[in-house]
Amino acid sequence: MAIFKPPKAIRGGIPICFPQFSNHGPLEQHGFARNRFWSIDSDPPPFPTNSSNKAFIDLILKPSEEDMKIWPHSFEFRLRVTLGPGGDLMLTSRIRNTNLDGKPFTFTFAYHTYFSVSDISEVRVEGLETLDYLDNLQNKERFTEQGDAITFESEVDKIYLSTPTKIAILDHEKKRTFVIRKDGLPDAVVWNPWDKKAKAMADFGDDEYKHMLCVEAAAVEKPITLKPGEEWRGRQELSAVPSSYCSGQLDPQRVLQGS
Ligand code: TA6
Repeated sequence: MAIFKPPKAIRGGIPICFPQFSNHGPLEQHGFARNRFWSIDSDPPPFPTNSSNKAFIDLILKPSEEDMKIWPHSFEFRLRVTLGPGGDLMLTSRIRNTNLDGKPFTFTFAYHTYFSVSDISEVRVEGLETLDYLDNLQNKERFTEQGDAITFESEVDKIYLSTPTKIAILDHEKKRTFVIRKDGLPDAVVWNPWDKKAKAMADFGDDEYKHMLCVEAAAVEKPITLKPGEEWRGRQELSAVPSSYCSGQLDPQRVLQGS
């Protein structure tokens, strides 16, 4: 039930949270980047590319005068979106401080990725077990995850800290595993609004929480600071691989350790 009309962010896909994840200070929730029209970047600075990845587009976002009023920093945010030969989706963000006043700036970031799943009760997330997390549902208090893979039976809104570069989402019913590979993004946010919050959101169907899960490669706990002229990179790669976890044909650990 996403609303495709500015100024609200479109719910779904991969909203890009910049220059802040979350909602403190004068900035809107998750920053303004996800609410702006980007331009095609026809002349991006050189990029080390994998020659087999020919299908890509370069986008750029620069702040408007209005943006500068709420976040008084000049930046160039370049985003390369690449579709790999096997259907993998790569997103590479390059953010450069172009302030002329000599001032550094600090930001937090997330690829707020919405995954489609067949039944949230049958989904497991592998790669985050035993890690520390900040629980958004308990005033961002810090806890340590116990036990095995993460499963879902109620609302979840957690920021896992210092996570591995690979995380897997196993969709038992669909026999499909999403693998997230990330670089420059130490944290991982896991969110499902469950029934009550789903009902409260105008752009979200009452039952849609059963068929989605957000797992978000992010840099939240330790904000990133760039001096003028400095650039930061954050990369996320998504692939979907067939899995038959229950029959044991594909061990999720091997998905995580593999290629
Ligand atoms: O990433 C989780 C989260 O920050 C939740 O707290 C939840 O509010 C969600 O994002 C959606 O935020 P949005 O602004 O897109 O409604």
